[in-house]
Amino acid sequence: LPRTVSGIQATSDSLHLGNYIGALQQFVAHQESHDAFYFIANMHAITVEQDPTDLRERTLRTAAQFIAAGLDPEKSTIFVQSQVPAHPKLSWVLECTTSMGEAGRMTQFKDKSAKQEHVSLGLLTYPALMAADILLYNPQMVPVGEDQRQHLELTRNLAERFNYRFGETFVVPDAQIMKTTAKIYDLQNPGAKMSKSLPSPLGRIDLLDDAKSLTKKIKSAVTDDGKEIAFDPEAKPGVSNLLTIYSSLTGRSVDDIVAEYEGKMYGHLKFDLAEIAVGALAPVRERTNELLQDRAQLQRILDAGAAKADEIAEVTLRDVYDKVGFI
Ligand code: AQP
Repeated sequence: LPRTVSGIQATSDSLHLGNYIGALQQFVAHQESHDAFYFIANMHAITVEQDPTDLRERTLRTAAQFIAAGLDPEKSTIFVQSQVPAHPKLSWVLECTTSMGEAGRMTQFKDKSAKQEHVSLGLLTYPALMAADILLYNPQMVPVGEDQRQHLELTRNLAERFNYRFGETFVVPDAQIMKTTAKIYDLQNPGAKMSKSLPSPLGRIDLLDDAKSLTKKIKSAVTDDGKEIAFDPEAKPGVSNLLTIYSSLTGRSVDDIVAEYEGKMYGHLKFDLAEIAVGALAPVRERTNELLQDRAQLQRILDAGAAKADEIAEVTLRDVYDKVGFI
């Protein structure tokens, strides 16, 4: 089977709908056709300050949400980044393969460092660790949202640079960025991506939101001028975002949905979408809560995942260490 790898940071109690549609739903789809490795990025999380108790809790909660959303530990290797030491070990070598200029040009670094008073060195070297997360497993394909495109491009460049300098070592992976769902927008500000660090929690749908707050957020979503329900991300970003969400939660095409709502009002669309979201996300929330009742079992799944990931990652790491001349 071709291999795939991806991760999500453990930076909040609940993943948001952007993570779910842009990443997690893809993870679930690819576990059928790929040798799949999915990790909880707790090392990336500390590039900005984290409370240790929260980080521990969020790591388990993220794992629970992976499984509740449909990842099957029998099919996918699910693990925690810090439990596989090859990640930071390869990261060091890749940091030494990356130029300061390249790292400094990353949009995520520029955005996040502008928001922080204390800018950690880790925030700058974040993409080298991400390249290590990926290249250790020699995947053909990496499913991510649009915001990770630039980091994936850097990963490819680093793999090519290393291969050129030291001989064929890494598979150069392709980013799998879905055209329609790779960027879910903030419901209150459809010009910005839905994100964990938003000023308005009304703009972000959390996977673990209850029915009442889901409904409230969808009903108060910002829509656009005019009345027509049409998919036009330039002219109608708010309605188009709702249509994208509708389409991914139902598996129906946007065209089909637009045809159904011809002549109807924005309110109809929101009313139905709220019901759909409640129906789709309630089972994920319930299953997450169930899984969190047995933390020892979750930890066992993660330990087994780490052991399996470690085996593969160590082989790549040994090869790299040998090639750079570490004795
Ligand atoms: N809005 C989004 N639409 C589609 N995909 C998204 N992803 C994130 N936001 C959207 C994808 O989810 C995966 C994991 O992302 P991450 O762990 O890097 O964290 P994040 O959710 O991207 O972090 P936030 O929400 O953006 O938090 P802050 O505000 O702290 O930066 C990735 O594949 C990502 O593309």
